[in-house]
Amino acid sequence: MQSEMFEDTIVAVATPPGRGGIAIVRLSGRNALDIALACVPAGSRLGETPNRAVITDLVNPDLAGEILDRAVVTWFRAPKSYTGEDIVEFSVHGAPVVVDAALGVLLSLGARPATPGEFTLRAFLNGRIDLTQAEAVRDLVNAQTGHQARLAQRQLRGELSHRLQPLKERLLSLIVQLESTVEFVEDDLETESRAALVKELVSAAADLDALTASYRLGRLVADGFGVALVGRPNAGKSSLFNRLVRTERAIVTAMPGTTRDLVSEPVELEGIPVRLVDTAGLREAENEVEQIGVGRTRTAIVDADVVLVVIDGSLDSSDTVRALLDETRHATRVVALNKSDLGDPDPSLVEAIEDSGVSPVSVSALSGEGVDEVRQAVVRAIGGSADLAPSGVLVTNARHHELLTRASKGMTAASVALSAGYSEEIALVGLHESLQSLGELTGETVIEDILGRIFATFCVGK
Ligand SMILES: Nc1nc2c(ncn2[C@@H]2O[C@H](COP(=O)(O)OP(=O)(O)OP(=O)(O)O)[C@@H](O)[C@H]2O)c(=O)[nH]1
Ligand SMILES: [Mg+2]
Repeated sequence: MQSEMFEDTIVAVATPPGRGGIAIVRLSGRNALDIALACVPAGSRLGETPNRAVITDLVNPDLAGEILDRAVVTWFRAPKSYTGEDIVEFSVHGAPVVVDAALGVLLSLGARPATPGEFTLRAFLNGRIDLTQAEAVRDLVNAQTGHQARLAQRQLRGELSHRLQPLKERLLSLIVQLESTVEFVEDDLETESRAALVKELVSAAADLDALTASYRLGRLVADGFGVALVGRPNAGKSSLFNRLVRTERAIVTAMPGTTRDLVSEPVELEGIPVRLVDTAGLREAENEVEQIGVGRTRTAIVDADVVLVVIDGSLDSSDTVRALLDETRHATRVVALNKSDLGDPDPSLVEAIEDSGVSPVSVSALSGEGVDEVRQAVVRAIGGSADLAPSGVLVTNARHHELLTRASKGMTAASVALSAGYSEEIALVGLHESLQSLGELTGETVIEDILGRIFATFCVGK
């Protein structure tokens, strides 16, 4: 599909603001090449061959051809470009004044500043990519961990849409079958064919549900989760925290009650972004500062997705441990039995922990032994594994989750209607709802309003 849709040519700086070796200014639209040609000297090779970088001066046509910069300029000819339109990319020297001057010239020649995500919006509207791929572009640009980037790249290659394609076709053929019964057959569907349809719908809905269920993990990969280290003073929470964040972020001393306030640090555990929170040790506070600190620890326990209970295996009594485990009983927990370098803990301690249904991970924050095991236990506790969806599709986006759920509900409603002996028309309502939802997911059927909301979350220049 070649775009005749957009009258205007858009321009934006695609690289981040500030100073850099190179900055890229992008033009896209039907006049992109003409505008670009107006700011390079006659005789430049720009416009001869698409997809080829040309080194050329960039001039200001208004100021008697004042040279702005020497740039590498590439023209991508429609429709084989990112947006499906003519694109010209200028790689200029990354000085803000140079970038501003180049942008100013392109604007004066008739380009308009692009809105956030507008290049990708055009790519979508021109049929170059579907909506899930457009969203993947945004997620990739926003990725903070390697794992998020890899998932976004997989979605960008169309993994989710490919996964849904056979389902959509099945659904469509079921709709056709039912519609033709409604149109052409005097009698209702025969019982056997009804049963066959129901069976097929149930299996399709189950397929969708499996995909929907992956969102629990997908959301964690996308949004991250919170882990609070909690324990008695001096148990070694801050020492373990520092090990996990791989820097001496929190203060460690031999004095109980060292940590007073919450100390928070982002880390990546097995590809999942995690906010790790160190807390003040839980005990009867000795003064007002400590009392406030202990209050914050209690809040952190409630806020955390996982509580990492740190126990001093050389010192804590089984009563202390039981009290601690009781205090954190509502949380998803991992129990670290710290200071393993000081010898084996008392068996009554291990027993007290196991009584609460958790097996402790032995660790020494001092030597580093067992720290990897603690990391793995935390990832396991949130339902992840070292191997997060290596091949299966992971739903990471709330919009996708919502639409998949709706699609599955539509199918289920249809199969219930069919097996209860209702008319085909009633079953068709559910099936159309289901198809509509899957279409919205990839953007085949989409409402302007939704597009506006999705693309508003992009950066300018993408
Ligand atoms: N032998 C040994 N000592 C440790 C270990 N982990 C921590 N320590 C020591 O225990 C003391 C307390 O460590 P911190 O990490 O400050 O303990 P904390 O739980 O943060 O203590 P508060 O902030 O007071 O609640 C320090 O002297 C640490 O060096 C360990 O694995 N083995
Ligand atoms: Mg501490």
